[in-house]
Amino acid sequence: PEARTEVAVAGMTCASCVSRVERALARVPGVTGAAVNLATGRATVRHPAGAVTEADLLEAVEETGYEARGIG
Ligand code: 9UX
Repeated sequence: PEARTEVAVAGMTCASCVSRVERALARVPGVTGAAVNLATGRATVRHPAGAVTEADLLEAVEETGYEARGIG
């Protein structure tokens, strides 16, 4: 089944930041969609259950220069 993983992203201040993070997440193998909410600082990532690890997502975000952490 499809699953969603949310991660918190800090340091974004504009729509270009959002695009950078979304593109970085979308490039992670197994990810089928990524949407970032600038107001809440949350990224919602869609993927088949078990296809990605939270660590993969955090690493992808941090490579863009923004700070990421797991939620819950
Ligand atoms: Mo514009 Mo967002 O320089 O970092 S991309 S504020």
